[in-house]
Amino acid sequence: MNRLSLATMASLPATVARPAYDPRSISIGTVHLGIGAFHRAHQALFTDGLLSRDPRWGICGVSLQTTTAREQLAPQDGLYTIALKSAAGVERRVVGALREVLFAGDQKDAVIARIAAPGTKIITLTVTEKGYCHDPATGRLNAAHPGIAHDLAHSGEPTTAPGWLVAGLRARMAAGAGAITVVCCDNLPHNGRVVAGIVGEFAARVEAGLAAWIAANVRFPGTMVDRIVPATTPADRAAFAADCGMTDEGLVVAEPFIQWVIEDDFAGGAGNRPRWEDTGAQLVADVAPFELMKLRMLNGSHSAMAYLGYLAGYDFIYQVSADPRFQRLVNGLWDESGATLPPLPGIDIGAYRRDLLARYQNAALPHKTWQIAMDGSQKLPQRLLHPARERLQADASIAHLALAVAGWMRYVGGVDERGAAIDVRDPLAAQFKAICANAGNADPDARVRGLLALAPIFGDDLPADPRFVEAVAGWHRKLARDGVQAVLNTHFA
Ligand code: CS2
Repeated sequence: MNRLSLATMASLPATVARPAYDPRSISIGTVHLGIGAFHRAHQALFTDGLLSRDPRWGICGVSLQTTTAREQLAPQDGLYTIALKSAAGVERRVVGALREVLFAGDQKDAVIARIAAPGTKIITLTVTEKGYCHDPATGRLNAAHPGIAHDLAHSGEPTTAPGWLVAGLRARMAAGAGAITVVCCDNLPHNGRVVAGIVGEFAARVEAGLAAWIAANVRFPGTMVDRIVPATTPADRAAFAADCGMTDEGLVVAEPFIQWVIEDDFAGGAGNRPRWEDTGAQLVADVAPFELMKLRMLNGSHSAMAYLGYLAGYDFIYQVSADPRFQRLVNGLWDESGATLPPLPGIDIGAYRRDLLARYQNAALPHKTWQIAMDGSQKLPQRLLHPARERLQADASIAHLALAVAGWMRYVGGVDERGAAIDVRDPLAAQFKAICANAGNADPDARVRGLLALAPIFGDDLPADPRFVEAVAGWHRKLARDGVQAVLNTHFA
């Protein structure tokens, strides 16, 4: 069977949409770090839609950690298909925006040269929360992170996203290639500001003049990104081959919904960026209300459903969100978190909540609870803990937020309720294991105390607030003693 490429694309079924431009005529104006499924299903599409009018913005996609994306995409001339799945069926479209695919591990000079090229005006990133090597509780660079320690000691041999950004910007300064904009597309709170802080701190440790150049020449607009993009499965690839008569190793699957809100703060102004507003992005003066809403409502409920749903025996979010007990729980969580949000310009929060529930229930797009459960140490602060803090300041109830945190504590113990091992993926997984082993099972509060002492997650305020500690410990006792099904039946039936 053929594989998707420039040479084979013409023989796809007519139902598959193709680029409205010749990919060979596109130049590179964007460097993207982290070309996983999310970028391919989100930012790359916003760019793809405008290339026929403005061919300056082709993307050089860079993987920092593995050669997988290059193996998937380079033999396909950077082409891949996105399949949008819902009860209405599947809609497929080939994306041509990815014009070059590099693996930083063995193409270092090419990556640096791209960032330093005068034609490059934008660097976008999706490296996941942990990729920024920061302290999740404070948002500051974690200089003790082994990758950061390495990159600071060998600034010419970067391995981390902050290391690559700083090395690339340093080369750009030396080349006199001019101002540039760094667009973080990860689910961090105040992501533009946080990444500006991380890069600034790193750069200052490398070269004082560099930090000043960055401050004067690099903009870091904040963004809110939203689209549910589960990991592509072998079954997804097989369905593509069966329907389309060729293979696509770069295939991504996603829901139809898509949203991108971007702070209108670009180096050189609107002429120096893709007109993403023409393909559906919202360019706004202040992204914070959108970002807080999305992190606390969508991602917060996602994490709650992931931990408690996994423990309840559910593999997928569409199953969890069809359970009326979980719907009550999520609604309670939304009441708590929703009350912490600033005024939302033009947004009907009731409709937003209904739409979220419908998106979760998309059974055509199974999204694993286990996938969302990953990296909780990096996710809990912005999704559950910041809203809990604000609720406590207002002396308001945190019952549902605390239940989600207690669910996370059961999950990171690494053993499910039937005694089977859980594959806990988290940069702090080894610490969780040691804390839970040390705490034992005789006294459930011992685990709570041990985990709450992790300052990068909980800071030093929450563990010192008896209201927070008791709310979490109370649920944790019940979950440990009775199990999640009993807790759901008692409190949410
Ligand atoms: C999810 C997100 O994996 C997770 O943690 O909560 O990837 C979520 O699907 C996206 O942020 C939706 O935009």
